[in-house]
Amino acid sequence: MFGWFSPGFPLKTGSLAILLALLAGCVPAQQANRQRSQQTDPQTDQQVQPDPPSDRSTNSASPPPASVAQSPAPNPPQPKTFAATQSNTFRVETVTEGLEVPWAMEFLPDGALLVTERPGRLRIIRDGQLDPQPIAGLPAIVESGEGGLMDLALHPQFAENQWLYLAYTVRGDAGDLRTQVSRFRLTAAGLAEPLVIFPGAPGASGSTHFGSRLTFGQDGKLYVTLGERADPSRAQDLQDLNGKTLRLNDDGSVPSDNPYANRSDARPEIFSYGHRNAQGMAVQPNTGLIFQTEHGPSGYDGARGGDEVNIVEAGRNYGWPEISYDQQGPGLLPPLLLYETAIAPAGATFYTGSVFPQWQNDFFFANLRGQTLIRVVLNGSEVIGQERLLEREYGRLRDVKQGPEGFLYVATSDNDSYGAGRAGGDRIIRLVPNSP
Ligand SMILES: [Ca+2]
Repeated sequence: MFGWFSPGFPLKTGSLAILLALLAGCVPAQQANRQRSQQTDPQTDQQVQPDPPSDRSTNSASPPPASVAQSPAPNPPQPKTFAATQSNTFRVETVTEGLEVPWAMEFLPDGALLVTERPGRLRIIRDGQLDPQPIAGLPAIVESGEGGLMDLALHPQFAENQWLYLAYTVRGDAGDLRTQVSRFRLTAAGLAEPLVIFPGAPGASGSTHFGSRLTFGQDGKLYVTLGERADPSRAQDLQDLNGKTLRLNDDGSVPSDNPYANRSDARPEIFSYGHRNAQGMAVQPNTGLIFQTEHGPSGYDGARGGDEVNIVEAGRNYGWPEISYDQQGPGLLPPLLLYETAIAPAGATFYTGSVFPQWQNDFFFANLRGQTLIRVVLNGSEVIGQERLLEREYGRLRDVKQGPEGFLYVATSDNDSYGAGRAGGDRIIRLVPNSP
C-alpha cells in the first residue's frame, strides 16, 4: 500500500511507522502529528511568517453531521506507479512577459486570453499581443502578502451574458483582510454592472492563506475556495467560512441543496471543510468531480510539506488541522495525492484538447515552490501515474490553462514575495507539440 508514493515522492520511514501505529489504533492523530513534527527538520527559506493566529484551539469545530460522522474510515491509499509515458514531445514558447504575479488565466470564446495580476490589474492578450492598458472597471483591491486580485471565472453561459467573476482581497469593517467575489459584465469599455455576490467572511489581519479559486461545476454552481487565514482551527469550525469550499448560485445566493443548508449550527454556503489553503481547482470533464490542490503545513503549523490533491465532495471533511500528510482519522478524508516534500501546488486544469492526444483527460497543476508542472493520469478518481514537466526550467509556476488551439498555457510567478524576482517580469509560456 505504500507504493502510493511514486518513486519521486518517497515516503519517509518515520511517517511509515506513525501510519502503522495509527492503523493499529495505538496513537491518536494529534499525538502522531506532534511526533512527526519532531522527527522532521523544518526547512528554512524566505517563507514569510503569518501574523499570530487569534485562536490556537483545535476543538472549536461543530460536530460533523450524522451522515459524515457515521461514514466509514476511508480506504487506505492504493498502490500507484509512474506513468510510463514520457512527454518530451513539446517545445516551449513565450507568449508574453513583463507581467507582475499573474495569478489566473481564462480564455474568452474569441480566443483572447484574460490574465489577472495580483497587484490588482486585469490584462488581456489578443493575437499574442499584451494590451498595454489594463481592463478598466475593477473594484478597489487590497494587495497585501498573498492577497490581492486572485482568480477569475467565466459564467458557463458567458457567450450569452458576458458575466465574469473575480475573487480579490478587501479590507473589512473591522480592519481585517477578507476575500470578496464579484460578478461583472465584460464590455468593450471594460467591466460593467458590478455586483458583489459574496461580500467576504470576517477574515484576519494577516496576509496569508486567502485561497482563492473560483470554478463553475457541471451543476452550474460557483465553487469558491477560502484559506483558513493561518488560523488552523477555523478550518474545522462550520460557523466560519474560512478554510472551506463554498458553493453558491451565480448571483451569490445559497443553493437549497447545499449540505448544510438546513442546519442552524453551520453556514449554509459550505460545501466542504477542513481545508488549509486550496489554490487550485478544476472539474474533471467526464465525471464532474471537483479536484483541488491544497498547501500543507509551512513549518510553523506542522512539518513543512504534506501538499495535497483532493477530490472535494459535499459535506466532507478534508482533515486540516486534525490530520495532515498520511494520517487518518474517523470521518476525515486523506488526500488523493500527497507530496511529502513541499511543492506549493497552485492552479489546475484538465486537458481536453486534441494536439496532445496522449494527455487527453489528464489533470495538470502548476507548482510554485516545486517549480514544475505535474501531470496526473487518471481513470476516473483512480490515479494511474504522474509525471513532472518543466521542472526548474521556468521558475515558480502559478496557473495552467488549455488554449483554444489545444496548447497548454502556464503562468510564472517569480516576482511574488516568495520568488527570487526576474528582470523581465513574469511570463506566460505555452507548451506546443513538436509534431502537429
Ligand atoms: Ca487534508
